[in-house]
Amino acid sequence: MNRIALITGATSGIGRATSITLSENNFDVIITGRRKELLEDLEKEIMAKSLNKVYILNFDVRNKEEVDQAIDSLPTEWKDIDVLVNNAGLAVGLNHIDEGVIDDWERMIDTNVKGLLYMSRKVLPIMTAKKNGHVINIGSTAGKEAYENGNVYCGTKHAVDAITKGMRIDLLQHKIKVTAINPGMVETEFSIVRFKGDKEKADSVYKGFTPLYGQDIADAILYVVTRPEHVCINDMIITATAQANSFYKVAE
Ligand code: NDP
Ligand code: 8X3
Repeated sequence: MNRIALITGATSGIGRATSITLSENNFDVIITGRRKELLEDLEKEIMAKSLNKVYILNFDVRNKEEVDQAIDSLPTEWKDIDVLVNNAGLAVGLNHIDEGVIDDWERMIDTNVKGLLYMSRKVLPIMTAKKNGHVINIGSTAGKEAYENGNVYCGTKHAVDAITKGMRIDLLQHKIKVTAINPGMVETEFSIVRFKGDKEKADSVYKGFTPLYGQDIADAILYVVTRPEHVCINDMIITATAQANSFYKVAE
């Protein structure tokens, strides 16, 4: 029988690639995000590629009521979630802290930290009840070290790092696996969002070296969710070969 995976932020980048990859590997997938038409496009693509099932939930992870309603609305056959991929997230702005934009900070904290918590709080009781499940939190190299202008984004990803560690301890007694995947630079819509639609600026982030792609992270997620019952991958840091950490990158 297929397992059920719920992926937040499935409309783009890492979440989109993960949804397709899991659906090609014996998962029925619940794909979620705010942009409904992109979820519908993805649903069509998945259905064309795989025999496995797909279900759309269209909501904003920052809104606790929407999160609760979305999960409550799942038909019985979709309720038994086995894998939660907390992927929805973003960076907005790149400023020194004294010039930071409060609204940017709130968007990052509300999405990357509070959204992840709302999702986890709603889905975890499903897993604790059956003493089985796996949570994958998408952190970042930005959650391992801070970099200039990254201040609040790095803070949210450090929070994801700490929350992941705490989750693993608290959920140990329930036999729930908790994994953090911490990517370096992945070419997705991430920089377009960070630079508020400035495509030229976003493209320049990935010039001169080969970055990671969403598929590289999807492959890692597939690996961690297909380990044997007794194996839990706790923490993975994945960078492009041209990148050592948040600071060091070489031109090719
Ligand atoms: P994308 O911008 O391509 O994708 C982000 C996804 O998050 C979209 O599907 C978006 O969907 C969703 N999302 C954003 N805000 C919300 C919200 N409020 N409610 C629901 N969904 C939301 O970026 P990536 O794929 O790169 O990012 C995915 C994760 O990976 C993020 O957590 C990011 O921090 C992390 N990461 C990214 C790295 C990179 O270099 N790209 C490196 C390290 C980590 P929609 O807009 O439709 O709601
Ligand atoms: C995204 C990677 O280096 O832009 O988390 O912070 S970075």
